Amino acid sequence: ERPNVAIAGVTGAVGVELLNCLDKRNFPFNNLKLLASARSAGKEMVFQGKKYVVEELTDDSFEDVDIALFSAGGSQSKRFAPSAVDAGCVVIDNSSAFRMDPHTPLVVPEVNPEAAAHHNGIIANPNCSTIIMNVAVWPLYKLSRIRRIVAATYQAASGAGAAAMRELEQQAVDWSAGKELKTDIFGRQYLWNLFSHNSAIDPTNGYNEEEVKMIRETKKIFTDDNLHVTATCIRVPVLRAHCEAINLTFSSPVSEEEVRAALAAAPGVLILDDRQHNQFPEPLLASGEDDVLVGRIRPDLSQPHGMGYELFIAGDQLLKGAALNAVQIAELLLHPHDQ
Ligand code: 11C
Repeated sequence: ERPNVAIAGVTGAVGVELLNCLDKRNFPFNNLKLLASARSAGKEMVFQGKKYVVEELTDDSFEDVDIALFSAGGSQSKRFAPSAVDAGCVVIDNSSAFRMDPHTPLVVPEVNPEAAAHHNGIIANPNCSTIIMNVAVWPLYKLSRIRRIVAATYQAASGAGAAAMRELEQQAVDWSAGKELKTDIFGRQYLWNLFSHNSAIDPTNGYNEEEVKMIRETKKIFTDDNLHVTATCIRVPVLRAHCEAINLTFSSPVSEEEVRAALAAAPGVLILDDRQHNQFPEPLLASGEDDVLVGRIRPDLSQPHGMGYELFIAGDQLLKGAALNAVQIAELLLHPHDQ
């Protein structure tokens, strides 16, 4: 039987992409409920030719809802996900609220689809930088256990929401017109600039929250506490796809042919690695695409032969980094026996 589906936070950048993914993947549903904060309630949205009125997200929103896709921010998830679970609904939560809860599965369907079955009403969607990295690294981890990952991110405006995307666009318009730039979201010029990720920095160890998420979430998804991960997260003036430079250390040597063959066969990965024409992953090439683009594939010359590799990847932050991954998790719920 087709589930009744709700989207909480439907008017946000990810919310809109959740609708697009449900449509594109022809996700089967009976009823669809669009939920958002009181500010957006009453707004009309069209989905598959039908008009819907956005309703206010409340404790009573989840009567008769089977699957709720939450993308309304961590505080809204903490506030309303328990009511949804009490109403018998399975929540797929895009926020960081429950990701590290030991009783909540954290799922990248290309990596650990089996984990989705062990939920207590909530399944967490990982951080976008984590998802994109995990899709590219997991097929290599299966060749030989990876001991260490060093990542540097180049993160788009979309990760900070629709308002950040609008501010970047507006800065381009205002800069062209010779006007003063509005800097409400990040408090600085974003156009022609880049800066350390805007999440809070731990004053003791100097890591920001985004970096800590990439570290902790990857260990949980790979179920490997001995995996050493470190990251430097940077915001770049790109609209919607994140890039990452990734350095890997294997526990035993792997040939470049094996690395390439594993990536070529990996679900959700598209190799773009044309040295002759300098065609490698770029945010504009990844935008609107489901796959994570992987290129600059090469042995790390600083490590013993076959022990280390370098990659450069790009993935659409709003799709695989958020909405698409959440809808794929919902598909796992529909077909639990495929795992
Ligand atoms: C960014 N990844 O690009 C962040 C936003 O943990 O879901 C999403 C934060 C999260 O800024």
